[in-house]
Amino acid sequence: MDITPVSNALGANVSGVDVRDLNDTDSATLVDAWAQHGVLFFRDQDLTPDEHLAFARRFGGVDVNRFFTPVDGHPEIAQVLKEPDQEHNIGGGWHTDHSYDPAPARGSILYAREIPPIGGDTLFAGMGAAYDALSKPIQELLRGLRAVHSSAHVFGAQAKHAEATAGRIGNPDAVRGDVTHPIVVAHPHTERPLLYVNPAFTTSIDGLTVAESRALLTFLFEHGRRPEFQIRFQWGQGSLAMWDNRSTWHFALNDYHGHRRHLHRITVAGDELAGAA
Ligand SMILES: O=C(O)CCC(=O)C(=O)O
Ligand SMILES: [Fe+2]
Repeated sequence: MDITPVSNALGANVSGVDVRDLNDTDSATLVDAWAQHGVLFFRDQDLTPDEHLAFARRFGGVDVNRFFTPVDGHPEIAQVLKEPDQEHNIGGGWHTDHSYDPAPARGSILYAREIPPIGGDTLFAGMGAAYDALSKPIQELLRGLRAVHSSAHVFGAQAKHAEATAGRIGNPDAVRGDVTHPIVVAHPHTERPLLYVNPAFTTSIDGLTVAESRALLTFLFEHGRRPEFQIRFQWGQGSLAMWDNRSTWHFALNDYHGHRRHLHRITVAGDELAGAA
């Protein structure tokens, strides 16, 4: 198995491996590589839903998403689908999955079944590199703060795109109360400090005025998506990407209208997040 980094900020390609066929040493290597690189990419994997689940379970329990329509017969797998006649895609803005939960999902493992001939890439951004690039005074300020994360405006009954994603995203009654997390969390495996706010689900900063909160979040959202913290993954059928939801953001591009794009996602359960020291 070869693990080759794709940028200084995040990401690595993993080759020479069939993920159906891992021993415990391979699994341990992947656990470390996942924590270190934030997102791992595999190509040309041939997985049934059950094999996808077996791979995911090597990294923890499954955290079933409450809003995504599941794959038929596989309630633990979320369907990530855009049909040729649909306009809106899923995940078409910078976000990290499940930050609105008290114990956010550790990561997501997305497997490509059908990919448009061109387009439909996914962008990823590294929140360890984003944190490192902040000045010391701002790092210090952020380390003392917690931010509020919410799912209501994205998945609730009044959500802006509820109609456009009907049939794919639903269950608005599963929206729960807002939660807070430290703005700078320690990666549970590496202890690396990570900037843990995201444009989709982070709505305010605890204890600040509305104006202060808006200004600081606007800055952090701009900062987090600077090009040097980003990579871009071009999918093929059989590609598999596994990202760490604590240390990365992602953004599914919606530039393939008229074509079908179909993936299966399994979300791996995580723990409550502690602030960086
Ligand atoms: O379709 C993609 O590339 C990513 C969609 C997304 O945000 C997700 O599956 O969590
Ligand atoms: Fe996502």
